[in-house]
Amino acid sequence: MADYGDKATNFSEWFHNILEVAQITDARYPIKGMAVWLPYGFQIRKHTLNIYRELLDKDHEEVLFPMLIPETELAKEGIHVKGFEDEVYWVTHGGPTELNEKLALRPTSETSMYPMFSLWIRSHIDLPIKQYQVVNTFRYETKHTRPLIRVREITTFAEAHTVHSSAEECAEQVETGIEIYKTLFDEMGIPYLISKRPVWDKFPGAEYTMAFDTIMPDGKTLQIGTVHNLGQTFAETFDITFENKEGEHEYAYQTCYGISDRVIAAAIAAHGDEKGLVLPPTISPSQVTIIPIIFKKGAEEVMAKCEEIKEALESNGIRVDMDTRDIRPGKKFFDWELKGTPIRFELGPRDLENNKAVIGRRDTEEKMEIDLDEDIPAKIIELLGEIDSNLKENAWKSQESHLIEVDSLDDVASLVDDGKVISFHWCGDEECGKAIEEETDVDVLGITEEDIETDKVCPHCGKPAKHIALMAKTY
Ligand code: 5CA
Ligand code: ZN
Repeated sequence: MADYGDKATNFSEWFHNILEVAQITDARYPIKGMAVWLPYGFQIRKHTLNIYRELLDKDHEEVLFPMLIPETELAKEGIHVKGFEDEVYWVTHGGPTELNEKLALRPTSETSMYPMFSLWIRSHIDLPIKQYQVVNTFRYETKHTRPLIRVREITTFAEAHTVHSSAEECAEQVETGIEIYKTLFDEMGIPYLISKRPVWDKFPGAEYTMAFDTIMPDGKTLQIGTVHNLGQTFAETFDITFENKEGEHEYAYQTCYGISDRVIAAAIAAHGDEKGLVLPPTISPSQVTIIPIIFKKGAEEVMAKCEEIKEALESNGIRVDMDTRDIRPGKKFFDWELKGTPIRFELGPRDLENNKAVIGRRDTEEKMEIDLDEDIPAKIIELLGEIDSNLKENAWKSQESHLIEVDSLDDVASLVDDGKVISFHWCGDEECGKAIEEETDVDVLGITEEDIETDKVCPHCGKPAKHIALMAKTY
């Protein structure tokens, strides 16, 4: 059997191997932090984006802004630019000619979109605006790059930007953004923790940042999405004002929320195993792979039946692939296991004689017989549903197994080494949090429960605890 490495003890090795052998991306592109999406990976990405777009299209409009941002616009919002300046790629020349003004490759799109919002918004009747775009963004990351997880060209940056006429509506939109991401991650069976980032780790320019993290198989967390309340900061900088119902001019209120290629990495990490990918039906390029078992005798009949079943499944909205390659069935089984197809459907001449076929589940590795007179599409749809919930349940269980509550921070280092993510009662003070990070070399990830009633004290400084917070090693 192939050895891709152990997912839990050496996640990095496993992940790199799987991306390569399952043909998701090719990391050999000659620029660090930039990889090629291969056809199979691209299809997974496409189905992921289909779910995303379906969710956003309900009440957002899709747009597409230019990739280049003039230096003057990027530099306008002081705190924001300070957060990104070390990561910006610059275009300085057009052919041999040095440009009058440097142009940034967008690291994110606030400073590209908001000058236009300023032109578009005049009155409260122009609001709210809810737009999104799926683009590539560029960040000259200095931390260790990893395919899909920390890239320098984020190829699947799906960002939403909203503008509102009141602080209340803006805060509500943050909750809506969180709900949208919950649904997206639920559909992909990705478990998550939601927390409010500590002030020193919020998005540059935001009032506060709500983040989704998933616990990777090794116990390190990965931020897979963020929802930011931008308040009026950017509106003041980019002069986004509207005339309210009373006829006064006011600065608008804004949110933005984004996800990236990391979402796909998280799905691969959550469900994959030692045999390769295990894809949730929602994003799997094919949901059923039909494998005709062909011998000389009866080949035509087997193929005809397989075609008939394929058509029946497809007309029920199921994505089907048929592997007609002239290779041993064993090799086909191996390949589709690696590619993570949820259901394998085998049919050979002897099966056909007995009027049955064999169905194999990728998640549980169960094999079962099905009568060809049964309602096959109905049976498959039912199975896909079971696979979906089974994958999700196992992924959540696995995440739970990493979580531990503590009353003292003495053992943080060894717990984290054991793959734990720590939950503790915290005072919430910036100084205390930074000291904790400094002393333990573990990050205060965020606050999961804010302003709770408790008699507990902060295990670090002894002051009354106000929140429940998480600590983790992060990707
Ligand atoms: N403008 C806001 C909302 S779109 C923004 O840029 N937020 S962000 O900086 O938090 O990025 C959004 C999400 O992109 C993050 O939550 C994270 O999941 C993902 N992300 C950030 N940097 C990278 C990177 N270098 N590689 C892959 N994904 C990344
Ligand atoms: Zn404290």
